[in-house]
Formats: sequence, C-alpha cells, structure tokens
Amino acid sequence: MDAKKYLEEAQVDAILIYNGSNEDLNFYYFTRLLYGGIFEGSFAVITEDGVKVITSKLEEQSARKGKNEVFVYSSSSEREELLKKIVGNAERIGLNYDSLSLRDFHKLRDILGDREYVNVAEKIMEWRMVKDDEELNLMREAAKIASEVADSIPDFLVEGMREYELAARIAYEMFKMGAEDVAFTSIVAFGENAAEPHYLSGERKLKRGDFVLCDFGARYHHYNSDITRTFVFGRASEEQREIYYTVLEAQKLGISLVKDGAHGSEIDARVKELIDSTKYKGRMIHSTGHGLGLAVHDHVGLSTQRDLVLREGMVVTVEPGIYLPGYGGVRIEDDVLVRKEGREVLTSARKDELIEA
Ligand SMILES: [Mn+2]
Repeated sequence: MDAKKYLEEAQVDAILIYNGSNEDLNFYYFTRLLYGGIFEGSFAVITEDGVKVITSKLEEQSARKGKNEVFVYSSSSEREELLKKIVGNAERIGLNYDSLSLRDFHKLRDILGDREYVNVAEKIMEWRMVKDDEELNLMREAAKIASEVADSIPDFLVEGMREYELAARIAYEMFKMGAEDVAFTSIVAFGENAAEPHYLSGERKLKRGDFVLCDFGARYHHYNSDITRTFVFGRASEEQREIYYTVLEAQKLGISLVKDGAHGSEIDARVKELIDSTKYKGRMIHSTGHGLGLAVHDHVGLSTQRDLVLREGMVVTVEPGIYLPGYGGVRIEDDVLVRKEGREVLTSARKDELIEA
C-alpha cells in the first residue's frame, strides 16, 4: 500500500512511528528495513509523499539500503529539527499508543507542539494482519528453519539431559540455519511439566517414558515462526498415544477449516468440541491459535473470546493441546497461511505418527 492510502484510511495527515524506549515493530513494517540495523531512537514518518526515516549515523548504511528517503542526524538537536521539518504543518498526527511510552510522547509533544494526536495502533494492526509477498517469503523461511530443527529433535535426546540443555540445542540449530534470533524463549517441557502450556524450561532431567514437548520458533529478518511438536522418550504408553492422536485429529480438523471468510471463533469452537467429545473433555485450556508475523502473538486468531474473520494473506497458528496436571500433555502447532481457496501450511515437520525417540 502506498503512503497516501495509509493516511487516507487512518484519516490523519502523518503517521509518526518512534522506535524509542520501546521497540516499535511498526517501524519495520513501514520502512521494510529488515536486513540489518538496530534503529534504536529512529523515526519513521509516513507523509503524503512517502515513508521517511530519521536515523543516526550508527545505522546510516543499513538505512540507505531501503527504499525510503533517509535523514541522518548526529545530535539530538539535529534530530529534533529534522522531525519538525518533516512533519511540517501536519495537524492530525497518528501515533502507536500500544508502543510509544508516555515519556517519549511527552518529549514528542514538546518538540512538535500542540497538534491533534490520534491513536492509529489498531488501524496499523489491520494492515499488518494481511501479509504481502515479501513478508510471506520471510515467514516461509522462518517456518522452514523451525520445521527442520523440529524434525531433528528426536536425535538430540539423551537420558538425563535437562530441559534448558535441549532448549539451547534447539536455539543453536536454528541460528546455524540462518535464524537471526529465537522468536521467543523456547518452551521445553519433560514429563509432567508438559501439562502446563506456558511452562518455560527448567532443570528437570529427561527420563524414559517422558513426554517431550517443544514449542519454539525462528526469527528471520524480523518475521517469526512458531511450532510445537511433542514426542515420547522411549516407549509410549497407551494413554500417551491416545492423547497424542486425539490432539492430532483436532489439529488436522482445525487446519482444514482455515480459509478465506472462515470465522476464527468457529474454528476454535469446532476444535474444542472434538476434544470435549473424548474422555479429555475440558482439558484444552487455551484457544486454538493466534496471528503471527512481526510479533509472535501478532493479533487475535482462532478464539471464541474474540472473533476474527480470516482473510487471504493472514497467518495464524493452529495449536490445540490436551493437558493433564501431574501427568503431562501434548500440543501440536503449525503456522497456516489463509488462501482464497483453502490454506498453505508453512511449517512442515513430521507429526502423523507419534515419534518414540
Ligand atoms: Mn503459538
């Protein structure tokens, strides 16, 4: 979308994004400066004639590789002058209230004076939800890295290893394949710890018969993947199999329902209905999925709490789970791109058979 269109839709004269005290992912969204540079303290200003970047000498070279007009400052007074000049006499200024700190807002208002400041956070998220080809290619690569690592996890398992050791190995393997970072602190849960969806990783040692639940992702040029696979270390019990294949069936159902025009809340309801029709009724204690992109929890996804009508170009996770406190749990998660007709599953790690490592 071009700058004019953004301003028209948001009904403002300019949009001002400050990558300040808090990192603002919208800075990367508008500038597409995805291939290097930290840009701390930099501005992206969307005006009628394009996206302008105000940045320091420290990242000038990276900034000039983009398609934006670049203004470089070497002191904070120069930065203020540039900001005033570029914003010009725009009266209605769009800001991202979700990220701009109150302190930074006060500083901005001191520089630009009394104008009309408008929250455009939700509007920007609407735009961000639908990915373009450049974004999708980065997400495909992020998904590919995570998928290949997921497929090799069974080879990394050694009796007695600790959860954080496996988390480190997963991160290392992703970096080795070109990830610039982990998408989030990986969740590696052994045995009974797999019963807690938002567990992290700890000192628990791997024992024969344990569930091994790994939920992790790769960040590739600022775009993320998010995958979960659950294995059993050694021979799986009947109960473990039953949990696994119930989750798998629910996950496949969820994926099959993703398409342009589908309601996220309905997909969540159908997936839970399936699990609730088994002896694991009530054991799926979170929603089926979330939006994915520059942020790992990018926007609302598949949830009965808040509906989202899926549109072509959105990426959502599909990740049902069953959790039995004191015993363990299974979650299976893939990243799914909404297509006009159907879907494209971006993550590709094996899941059709419970892997006994
Ligand atoms: Mn997820």
